[in-house]
Amino acid sequence: MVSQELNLDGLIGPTHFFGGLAYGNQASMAHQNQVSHPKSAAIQGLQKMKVLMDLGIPQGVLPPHERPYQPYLSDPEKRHHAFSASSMWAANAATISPSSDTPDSKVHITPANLQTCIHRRIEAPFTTDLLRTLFDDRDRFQVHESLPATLPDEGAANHTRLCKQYGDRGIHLFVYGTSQSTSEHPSYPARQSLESSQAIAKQHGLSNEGVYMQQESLKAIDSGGFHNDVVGVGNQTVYIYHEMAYTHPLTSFHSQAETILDAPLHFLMIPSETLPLDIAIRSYFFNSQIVTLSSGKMVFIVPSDCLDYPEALNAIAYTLSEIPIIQEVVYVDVRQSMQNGGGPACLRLRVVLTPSEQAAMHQGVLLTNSKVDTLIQWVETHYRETLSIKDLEDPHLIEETHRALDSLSAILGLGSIYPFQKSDS
Ligand code: SUG
Repeated sequence: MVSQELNLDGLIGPTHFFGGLAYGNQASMAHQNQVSHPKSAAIQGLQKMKVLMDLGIPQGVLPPHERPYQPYLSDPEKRHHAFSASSMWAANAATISPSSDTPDSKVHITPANLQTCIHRRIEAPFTTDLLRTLFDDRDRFQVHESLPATLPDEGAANHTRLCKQYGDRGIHLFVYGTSQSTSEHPSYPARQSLESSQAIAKQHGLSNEGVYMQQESLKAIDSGGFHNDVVGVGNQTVYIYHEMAYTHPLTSFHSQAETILDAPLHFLMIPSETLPLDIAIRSYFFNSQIVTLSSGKMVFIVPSDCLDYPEALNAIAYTLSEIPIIQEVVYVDVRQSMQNGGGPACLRLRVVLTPSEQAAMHQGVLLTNSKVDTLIQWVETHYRETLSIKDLEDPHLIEETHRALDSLSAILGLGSIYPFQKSDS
């Protein structure tokens, strides 16, 4: 058995709502105060996981964080933020380097500090504890502290690892939006800095030639590309990106990657003429997942929203014609998450593991068909059909959420992981 890429998806929590909390994220801003559908949101997420499992891709789940976040509840400015289910976007949970790329042959994990948004900066402590619980074998895994607040970091959403096979040595593309020496800043927040990405690469012990730093363009950020995974996507030898994504061409990364990986790579730039930047962001074409099947062929897992945009469909057709290793397109409906700016790629954290590493991690979060059925049943039992901003004032919502999370932690074999479970005991 060779190394595989495990996708850990954030399970969408019972308080999923549209708070308009993420400035610079077009979908979040556009859906502010609309009525959300937590039950369908969570089921859409689980069905997306099932699509990957049916393709033979290892799949796991990250439980939602406890909400409301108690320390914010008494502050009127932060009360809504306390309910955010934003931990669902697992691509922002951490940056991960597989053991084949690190000097001590351990998997290195840095939880993201998510400093930019008030509702997300509360995620890191629980994420850190959770990842330490899931990957608790110190001989195989090192879960670092997240970076200090002065180094804004949003995790794997701004990081792509290319490689021949998952277990081979890889090259790491880090994309940042700002740096200490930049004089021009986008109007919307740049959520990742060069210095943050450099600190992660250093903390993981990545070699200089195995790392490349690329700047996202101001235009891309100001058009709603708040993370790199909204304007670029890669897997193994493939990297697809928008013409306007970066300040500089990707040519030097391309040649450095070919040298390091000793393989021809398939880089594809999607021109604005085919897919204008604003439609790339509305359709979330780039927020797709590219996965490798056991046959070596790849599948493009695309948000079904792309079906609404002829330009996105043209970009998909162009991708298939230019990159023959991608042999199939599968559309997934994650519209509830999409309406908060989170597509298929945002919902998952990629973890490349050797078979023994996978066996050493906490098994309770790994999905089987029967566990997916159990989780769907769990959602059916505990989630509301709809949630409006007004409903956040309903005291029953807190009880319901705690009951749901209590039951979930048992289903996943995690014990008492939530603060409310610890204070009750
Ligand atoms: O941080 N949306 C998330 C979406 C994150 C998407 N992740 C990746 N691109 N990898 C964010 O902007 C909206 C919440 C609200 O408005 O209620 C939100 O936080």
